[in-house]
Amino acid sequence: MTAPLTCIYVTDRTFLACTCFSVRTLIVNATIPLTVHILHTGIDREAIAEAEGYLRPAIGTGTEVVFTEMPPAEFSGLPKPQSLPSSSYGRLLVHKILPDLEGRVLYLDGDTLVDLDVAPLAVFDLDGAAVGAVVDVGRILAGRREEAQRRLGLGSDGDYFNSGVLLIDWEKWRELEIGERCLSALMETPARFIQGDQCALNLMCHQQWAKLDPAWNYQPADVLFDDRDRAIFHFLGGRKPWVPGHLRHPARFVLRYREMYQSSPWADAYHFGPGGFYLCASGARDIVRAGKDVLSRRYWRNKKRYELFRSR
Ligand SMILES: [Mn+2]
Repeated sequence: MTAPLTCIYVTDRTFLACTCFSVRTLIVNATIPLTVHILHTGIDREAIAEAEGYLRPAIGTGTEVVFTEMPPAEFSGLPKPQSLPSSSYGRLLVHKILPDLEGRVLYLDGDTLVDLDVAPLAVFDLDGAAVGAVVDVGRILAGRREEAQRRLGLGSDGDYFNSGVLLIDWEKWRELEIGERCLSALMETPARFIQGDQCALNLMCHQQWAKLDPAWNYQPADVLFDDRDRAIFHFLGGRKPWVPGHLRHPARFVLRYREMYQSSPWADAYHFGPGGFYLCASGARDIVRAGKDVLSRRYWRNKKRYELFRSR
């Protein structure tokens, strides 16, 4: 019997630890059986075995976690994304790596924590759309909504979604050949897609996506203006709560990541490569000493804009 919801992550060596934290929070909070596929590239067998060992105790009856390697050849010929690893294209290759998928598919970025039961997504009415997603709040606050509308031809009503959490109607996704069309567009006119695959997805899913409640992809701006205890928290952008010195995130997340690292096989890890995780004791101490959530002034100045946007 197929589990009612298939979940997909895409990771490389740098993102392996945080991806496993996200998977763990996903499965312990779910009240339905899940099939979780972790597609990976550039990670050796021992590291995968370690990750499997970390996740095993959390896996309940009916749920399975499957690691599958994405062959490096699949990435050849693709333009190098400006600020993203090549592995981020992996979600556009899912139809090749997992040809037998069907039904509902939930794609999740590895820089998320799932403090929600995802069961409602297995039956959420997408109203004929191929994808369910949440609007990219940071882009709105930065006043770049119109820029995306112009550049991608979304029209004056067209919103730009964040692609860190995607609820996919797999048959529709295949019928519209979204993965294939995104990849060819990225190869033909890479400059048009500043945010890489996220921009390409916004173009190819234009008028083909349904808005999900912000709780399903809760972004740093949401955490600051409309704090919720339960959400899929998405630590998007270059500043991650597990990197010391990046104080944009509320201390509760910084401390939570520290705890997760400490009780994981990656506790001794110092550097996972460029842009990757490192945690030094003094950095963590400084964050604790700050004693309160450290908030970005820019976001506070944008509070009004945020409220206006959420009310429409
Ligand atoms: Mn992300």
